Amino acid sequence: MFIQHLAGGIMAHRITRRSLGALALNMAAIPAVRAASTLPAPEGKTILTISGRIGASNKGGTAEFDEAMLEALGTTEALTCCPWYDGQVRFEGVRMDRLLDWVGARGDRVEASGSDQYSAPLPRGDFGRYGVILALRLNGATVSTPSIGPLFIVYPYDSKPELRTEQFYGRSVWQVAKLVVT
Ligand SMILES: Nc1nc2c(c(=O)[nH]1)N[C@H]1C(S)=C(S)[C@@H](COP(=O)(O)O)O[C@H]1N2
Ligand SMILES: [Mo]
Repeated sequence: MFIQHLAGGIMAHRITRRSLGALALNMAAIPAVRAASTLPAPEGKTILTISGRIGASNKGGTAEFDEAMLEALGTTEALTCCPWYDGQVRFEGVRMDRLLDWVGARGDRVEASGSDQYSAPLPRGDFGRYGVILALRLNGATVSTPSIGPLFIVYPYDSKPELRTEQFYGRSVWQVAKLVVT
C-alpha cells in the first residue's frame, strides 16, 4: 500500500492522496508542473546537476539544484519494502517526472550517475508509469551516509512484481549527483 503525499510548493496548494495500490489512478490527480521560465541559482550547496536536453538552466546550460530547490518542487512519499532495509520503509522526495518537466527535459532517457561513478540509464517512461522518486529522506531523516545519500532514486518496489528484479534494483541509483537527459 502506498501513501502518495504531495505538497505543491510551487503551485501553492497541498494535496494528499491515499490509494490501495493503484498508483496509476493516483497519478492523474497529481498536478503537473510547467517548465521553469527562469531557474534561480542555488543558494545552498549544489547536490544535483541536470544537463543534456533541457530547456531551463542556471549555469552554462546545466540546471543546478540545492536541497531547498528540490523541496520546493513538492515531495511525495512511498511506503515500500526494498532489498536494502528490513521491512517497510518510508521514502520521501521529488517525483522524477515532475523534476524533469520542471527543467523542460526533452529526451526520453536519463543517465543517472552516483558520486561513486556508478551510472544507469533510466527510461523516462518509468517515472510516470511507476511514480519514481528522487528521494531526499528515508524514514523521515536525511541520509548523510555518503555511499547512499543525500539523494537516491527509488521505485515503489511493492507496487509491481517487475520492480522487484535486478533490472530495477540496478536503476535505483544511490548517491545521485548527476542526471543527463538524452
Ligand atoms: N551509486 C550506486 N548506486 C547503485 C549501485 C552502485 O554501485 N552505486 N549498484 C546498483 C545495483 S546493480 C543494485 S542491484 C542496487 C543494489 O546494490 P547493492 O546490492 O550493492 O546495495 O543498487 C544500485 N545502485
Ligand atoms: Mo545489481
